[in-house]
Amino acid sequence: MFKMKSYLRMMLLLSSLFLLLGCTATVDHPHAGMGQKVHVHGAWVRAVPPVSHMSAAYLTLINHGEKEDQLLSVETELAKVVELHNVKKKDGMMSMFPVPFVPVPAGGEQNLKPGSYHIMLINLTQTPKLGEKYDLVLHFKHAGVLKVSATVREGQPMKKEMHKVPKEK
Ligand SMILES: [Cu+2]
Repeated sequence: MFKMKSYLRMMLLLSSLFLLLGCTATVDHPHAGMGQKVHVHGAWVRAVPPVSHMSAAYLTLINHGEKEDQLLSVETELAKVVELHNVKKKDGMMSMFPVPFVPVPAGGEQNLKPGSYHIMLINLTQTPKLGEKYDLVLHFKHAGVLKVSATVREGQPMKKEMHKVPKEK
């Protein structure tokens, strides 16, 4: 009986440890045997109306390595063209611009989120609907290739970044 209890406690401890570390099994590790240095969390794609040809994907990159890594490119079946973007304020307006890569600091993280670095999905092959999942294939300078699943979620309207925000309701 005591043994069973301590076993359960150990399992609980372990699972909370995993939660703390944030390194769950949601990520595919093509090079698992080599010890993947970059982990990806919370990947999501912005739900857009069917008239939209563009959307964006967001995620958090965590670098467990000792040197800076760079997200170089992303592929997905959802879009014909995928670009890495950042956002800057220009004449009081937020505008986005392509960047050659997204830096992921050594021992740190990089948040790709609305109003910051993001993955721009251009010429959508289909309309991403709430709850659907799409694979994103991420290419890193050092960490190689990582495949993650991104869930389609509702985001704030991109009115400051994009002009075409259809008024619904
Ligand atoms: Cu963009």
